[in-house]
Amino acid sequence: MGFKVAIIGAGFVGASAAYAMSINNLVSELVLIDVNKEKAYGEALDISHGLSFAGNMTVYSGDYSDVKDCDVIVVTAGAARKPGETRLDLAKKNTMIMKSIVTELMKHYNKGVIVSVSNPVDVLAYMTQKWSGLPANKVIGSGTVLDSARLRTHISQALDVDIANVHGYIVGEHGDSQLPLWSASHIAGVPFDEYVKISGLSIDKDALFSEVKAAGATIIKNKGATYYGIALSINRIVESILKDFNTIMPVGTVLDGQYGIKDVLVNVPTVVGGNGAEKVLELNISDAELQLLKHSAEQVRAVINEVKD
Ligand code: 6V0
Repeated sequence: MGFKVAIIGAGFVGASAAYAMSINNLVSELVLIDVNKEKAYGEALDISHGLSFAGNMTVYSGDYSDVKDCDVIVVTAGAARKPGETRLDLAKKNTMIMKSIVTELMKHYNKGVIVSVSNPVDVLAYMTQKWSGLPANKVIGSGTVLDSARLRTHISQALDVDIANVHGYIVGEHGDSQLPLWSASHIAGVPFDEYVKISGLSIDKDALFSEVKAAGATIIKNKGATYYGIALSINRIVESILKDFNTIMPVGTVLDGQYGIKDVLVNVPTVVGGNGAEKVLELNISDAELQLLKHSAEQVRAVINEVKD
């Protein structure tokens, strides 16, 4: 018996994640659900036409009843920001959309981990956990997995070293108040600063982080939307859950006192496995990083307080 995954929202991100999962032959059954049924049908049909090259699996478009028996449910549905609309306007609009989606999906939910991706992801993943009534570990926000992947790419290029040797985290909000955890970043086990020193290179860490933080906006400015990076991030999160890998990734779950943060969702290195967020790691980060992390959590909480109810 293989795995069954549902993706709610067959737009750029949902369809790209489905494509990534098909290429990786990750699941035996993949269902796309979208309010735009034609779009979901077209994407599923298109992806299914590659299966002779990717391997056997069933890809189809369906409705909320197909959420039953899913091992993972990925939510990528939502509206994009319109000209003149503020981030808060969008947060309110997507909160309404998400509430209707979670209400529908919970009518059929019987097992599985919910992976929330739609923005503002930290706020919507928090609300999803509350609305669903599921335990905190069963609702994960994709959070700063994408930001950390971007950081690894940029470090690898700056140091001209195999990306597989590069470990680095961006934590906090998937948004403006995020921060890099330089204290936990290393190259093949060598602390980042030490590696830079022995390599004889000079790296402006602030400039590197600024470039990473602006990467989403840079991509949107150039091509209108971001979806390949997030698609592979989703693929990796889903794989870690399905195969019970216990991969350490900076996903978001509602915290319960870790780092002195409670009842808000913020992204920190977390063991991701069969039960979703298996364990939130409390790393020994610097005082400055801890203060920034707490500040970031308060930024998320402020938006939650604005949009809830
Ligand atoms: P898109 O291409 O507009 O796709 C959104 C899809 O959602 C469309 O197909 C809609 O029809 C569908 N949809 C809207 N309302 C509903 C509903 N009520 N039920 C079911 N489906 C619905 O957007 P795109 O795919 O580019 O982005 C999707 C979301 O992902 C947005 O909120 C983005 O901001 C967010 N991203 C999050 C990232 C992250 O790192 N967390 C990264 C990139 C994008």
